[in-house]
Amino acid sequence: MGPRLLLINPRFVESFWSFRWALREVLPGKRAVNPPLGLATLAALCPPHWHVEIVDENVEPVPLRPRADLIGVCGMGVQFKRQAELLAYYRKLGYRVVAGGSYASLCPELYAPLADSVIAGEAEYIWPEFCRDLERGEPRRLYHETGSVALADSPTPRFELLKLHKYTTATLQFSRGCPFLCEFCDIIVMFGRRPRYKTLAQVGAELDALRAQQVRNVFFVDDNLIGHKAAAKELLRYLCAYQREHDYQFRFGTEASLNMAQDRELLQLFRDANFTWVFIGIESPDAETLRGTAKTQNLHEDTLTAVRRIYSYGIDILAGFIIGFDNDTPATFDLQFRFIRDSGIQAAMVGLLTALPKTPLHARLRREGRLLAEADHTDNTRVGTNIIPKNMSYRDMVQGYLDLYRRLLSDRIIGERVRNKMRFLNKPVYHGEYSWREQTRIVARLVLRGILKGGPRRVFHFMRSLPWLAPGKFPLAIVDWIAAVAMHDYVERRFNAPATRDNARLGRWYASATRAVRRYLADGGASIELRLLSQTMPRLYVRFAGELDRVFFARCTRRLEAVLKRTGASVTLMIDEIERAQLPHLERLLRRLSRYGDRIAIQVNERLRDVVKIDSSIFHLLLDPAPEVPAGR
Ligand code: B12
Ligand code: SF4
Repeated sequence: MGPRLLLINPRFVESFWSFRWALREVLPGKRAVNPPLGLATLAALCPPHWHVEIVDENVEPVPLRPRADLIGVCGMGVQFKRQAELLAYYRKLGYRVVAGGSYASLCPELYAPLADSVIAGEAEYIWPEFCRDLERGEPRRLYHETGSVALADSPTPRFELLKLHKYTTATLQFSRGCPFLCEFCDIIVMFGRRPRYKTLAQVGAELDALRAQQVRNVFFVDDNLIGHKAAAKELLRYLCAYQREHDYQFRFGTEASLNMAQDRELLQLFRDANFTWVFIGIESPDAETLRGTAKTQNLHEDTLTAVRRIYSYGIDILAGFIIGFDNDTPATFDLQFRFIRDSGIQAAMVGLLTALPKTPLHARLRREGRLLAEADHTDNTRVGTNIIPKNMSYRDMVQGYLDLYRRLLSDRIIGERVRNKMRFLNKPVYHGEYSWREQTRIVARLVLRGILKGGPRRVFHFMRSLPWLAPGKFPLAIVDWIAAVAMHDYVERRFNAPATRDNARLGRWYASATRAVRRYLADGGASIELRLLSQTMPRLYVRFAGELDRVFFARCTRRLEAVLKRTGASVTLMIDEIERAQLPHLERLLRRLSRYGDRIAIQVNERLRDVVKIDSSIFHLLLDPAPEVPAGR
């Protein structure tokens, strides 16, 4: 038997893209939106006698002592910290580790100290080379794809290795590269400006493989599906024919540039092929700003007109927006707000301009001395970026950004957006994806857990926004409300933690918690510490170190639950010592706290790792034996 390869997609820190509320409260059974397609592709590039397993830490825990000869860990910039943790952990245990994925492709130099080998760039040619070298016992430290991969050489991803039922939407890739020149974009740095395509037969084979897994929702993760319009049209015609021929209805979505709006034939084909949504980088409604960042493909006509034409073909729009361009001033926030409201785009992903390494924007801002050297552009746990804006202060930019989201996610504006979209979205391609019974359950959960909880005002705007006279638009309006409530929930938890009020509460909590378990603290069975890493980042440390009992765990659970519910504080649980008899109590504590899992780090003493099982897809399982306790306040 050949070598055993374990491929891991590290856990993402929660972001708007996680749609946590929606997955948890409305769509039970689903754990994440998209699977790691890069890993399934890599698996297919391995020699046939290799045994490959894929673990996505976003839907399942990582194994702590896997049966593997080689471990590969992928990652985007936002996963870098966890990716580095995993690489270090496995390497320390003696496994050979290899790094790859988006961020390793952009910045391979960062991985040299972390992995035995680094695969930088598209893997179709260099991964088989690495496998050959490994089998010969001579793997290099770095494999860097500097040429161009023909996508005809990209194999059908091994979809069967992904637990596709845990995701809302499977993924598929037709092309790589984009012909445009947006200054901030790393896609053209990594994949080039000449779009490269798979053959239609390849796409057919991939659809067959997805059909075999009973997949219906498919996201074409192309950088820009219409980078070469003629090829895109050919693909869309093929998809229409494929669905007819197989009497199988896939629901598609993709990423495309705004200039799709000016090509009516293309729009009709998107509709005919059953594309229910498209993600568009709109970035800014301001023409001067778009010119400044070289996004000229968005300038062919008024953006609102373009958006509404796409709607008129029944296609929904998700969009990206950016704040912080040179031309942006404090007035820009209002401009963005009005555009997003009027366009009705509900999944409006607004980000602060970030200068990614190797991009033209990064080079220019460095020349101009406008990069914040100490800022970590991979950290999306806080609202911030690595650039100094030109026409407003950094503070105003961040504050304006937070206010913009708060305004967009007020109940009234959510409702207005639904109505503004429905007015222009004719005969939506999307008409639901669940059985009647399941749809009723989803609506009931949305209403009970999302709408009624928001109070009478939300109920009023929800009812007012529903397209009562056009029932065909109902499913889309419901999807919009689910997305909006999920984003609202994220903002409530992540943006609205008033530090001073929190800190006062935490002080009181700390006093009461230490009183409640003082006997155990005095015995040395446990310890509790409250540390303020900064005014806005309080963290509690609870150490289990000796003889504890049911009463202790019950008190501890109640108090931790209260603090996590009422404040933005994070918690680190350190399990140094625990008796077997106490394990059920610990498990109960973890179950109760699991809804706050992304704010809870858990460190388990190495001796106990086989006994105390922590689901790292729920909690941040600290892998390095050194405790994460900071040096001081
Ligand atoms: C689908 C997608 C998503 C999905 C999630 C995908 C997932 N589960 O992994 C969603 C929509 C949720 C998403 C979200 C985000 N994304 Co995204 N996403 C993509 C997209 C469009 C396609 C990725 C893909 O599947 N490609 C197809 C596969 C086949 O290619 P690949 O991943 O490049 O893999 C190849 C090689 O890298 C290599 N490889 C891959 N893995 C490994 C592992 C090992 C061990 C080895 C050896 C090799 C290897 O082999 C593959 C074959 O050649 C890319 C753009 C792109 N073109 O890659 C952006 C991209 C990866 N995303 C990006 C970003 C920034 C984000 C967000 C942070 C956006 C935001 N501002 O919030 C969020 C973060 C999510 C979060 N939860 O916090 C950036 C990453 C930048 C970087 N260099 O790190 C990209 C490159 C787009 C961009 N430039 O803006 N994203
Ligand atoms: S359209 Fe999108 S992928 Fe193409 S260069 Fe601009 S930002 Fe990059």
